[in-house]
Parts: sequence; C-alpha cells; structure tokens
Amino acid sequence: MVWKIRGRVLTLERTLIMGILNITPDSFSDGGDYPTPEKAAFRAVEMESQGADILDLGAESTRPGAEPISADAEIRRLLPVLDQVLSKVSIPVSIDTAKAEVAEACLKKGAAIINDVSGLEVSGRKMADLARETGAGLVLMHRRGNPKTMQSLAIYGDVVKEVVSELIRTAEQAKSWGVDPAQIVLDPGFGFAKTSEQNFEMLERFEEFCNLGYPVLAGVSRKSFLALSAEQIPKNRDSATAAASAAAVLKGAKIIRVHEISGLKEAVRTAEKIKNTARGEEQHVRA
Ligand code: HH2
Repeated sequence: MVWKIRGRVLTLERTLIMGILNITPDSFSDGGDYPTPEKAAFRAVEMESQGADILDLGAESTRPGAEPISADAEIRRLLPVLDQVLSKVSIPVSIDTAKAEVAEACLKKGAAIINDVSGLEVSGRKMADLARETGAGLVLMHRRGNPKTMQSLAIYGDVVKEVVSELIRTAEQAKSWGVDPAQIVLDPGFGFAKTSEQNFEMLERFEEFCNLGYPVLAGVSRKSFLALSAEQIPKNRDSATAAASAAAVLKGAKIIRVHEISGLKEAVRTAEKIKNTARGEEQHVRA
C-alpha cells in the first residue's frame, strides 16, 4: 500500500508518525505553546529529530465548542510558520484545515498534504479539485456537524458500520471528482461526534476501517476519552495515547497522529514487531 503526496510516494511498509503542531491559542492540548514562528519551527525540528515522519500544522482548533476563525486569519497564522518550518525540516508538511483557500495558500508554499477534518463537507469540490491539481495527499476524516454541534450528533446504531459507510461515501465522492485513490487516507475521527464508549468501540474494531482499501490514520492523541480521571490534564495522557495507538497499529493503522513523538515511536515500533512476528508452527503443538 502506498500514499502519493505530490512528488513523493510513501510506501507505508512501516507505520508513519505524524507529529502535531498547533499554532493556535486555544487547542485543547498544545494551545499557546508556540506563540512565534521561531518557537513553532524549533518544535518542528525537534519532532523531526525525534522520528516524526510527517508534520501536521494546524491554525484553527477543532475541539468541542471551539470558536471558528476566518480563512484570512488562518492563512495569516500559518504562512510565517510554514516558511520557517519548510526551510528547516525535510519531512512532508500536512495542513490541518477544512478550508480550500487555506490549503491552496499552503500548498503554494510547499505543503504536501491536506488534512481535511470535515471530510470535504466544508469546501466540497474545491478541496477535491485542489488535491487533484496538485497531487497532494488528502486525509479524509469522519465527523458529523462542526465543533459547536458535534457533541449532540453522536447518535449511531452501530458506530463502526455507520462511520465506515460515511467514509466510503466521502472517498467515492473524492474519486468521482478526479482524486487518485492513491492520494487518499481515511480517518474515523476519534472524538468528533463520538462518545467515549463509541471511541473505544472504534478502537476495538479498528480493523474494519482498515479493510476498505485505503491507508487509515488513527488520531487518538491526548483525547478526553483516554483520561483516566476528570482531573488528568491532556499533557498527562501520553501513556494512554501510546497504549491506544499501539492497539490501532495492531489492527492495521498505517499513520498515527500524535503530540509527543519519542515515547509514541517506541510503542508503535513494539506493536509493529508483535504484528509482524510470524507465528511458528511449534506454538500450536502442545508439548
Ligand atoms: N484530531 C484533531 C485535529 N485534527 N485530524 C485528523 N486527521 N485526525 C484527528 O483525529 C484530528 C485531526 C484534534 O486534535 P488537536 O489538533 O490536538 O486539537 P485542536 O483541534 O484543539 O487543535
């Protein structure tokens, strides 16, 4: 399985680690941590040196209740950071945005991937056209509604089956608009219009998302369903993130989106070793 992202072809023979860099004042975990382009670029270099394979740059929070910002404001936040980041790292940069104008401005600068958390809901054909014309990688995430409404939309009979059919519909739409299927990655959207129980059910049945013919991204990092108590702040949820990410890798995830790189990389590599260990016949023979 490969992922085409502009000039590059990523083979996905091993799980890729996508490092999160939010240059927002209000993201639920790292909001306000990188107030200047220099600080953001420093973190980008650090993540690359720790083993991130991709950087995902976001300028608008998608947490429940977040205030939307305009495309102009999003571009004003992103471009100075993107300039610095692209001059300092060699790994591909993804832009976490649902707005085609924002994606376009960043692709012009040299970003390689569009991470559309709205699964083409916000920009529709404009976003698909942009992906087709530039050959950019396109992550299509599942959600219902938007950050203001999504918490009331977590109503499913069978969450996995419904998310699968909505993701297939989105991918088919993208293909009908000319996007090469090899550009597409699917993501079930942990925490986006899902209750805590539904998030765990999606993890437990994650292989059902991985049987659709596309690489699948898992983004569980520090999300509230992983909190062991109401008091546990997001930055203290990295061990739970490692456990949940390892579970997703065992069930077939090809890309893991995380805030903390080093520990996560160890968890992911261990899960891969378990997954790739061939079962010897002797295991089945009782002594
Ligand atoms: N989760 C968040 C944002 N973007 N993109 C994908 N593909 N998958 C995800 O699960 C996902 C995402 C939310 O996390 P974060 O970026 O840390 O927070 P915020 O939206 O508050 O900036």
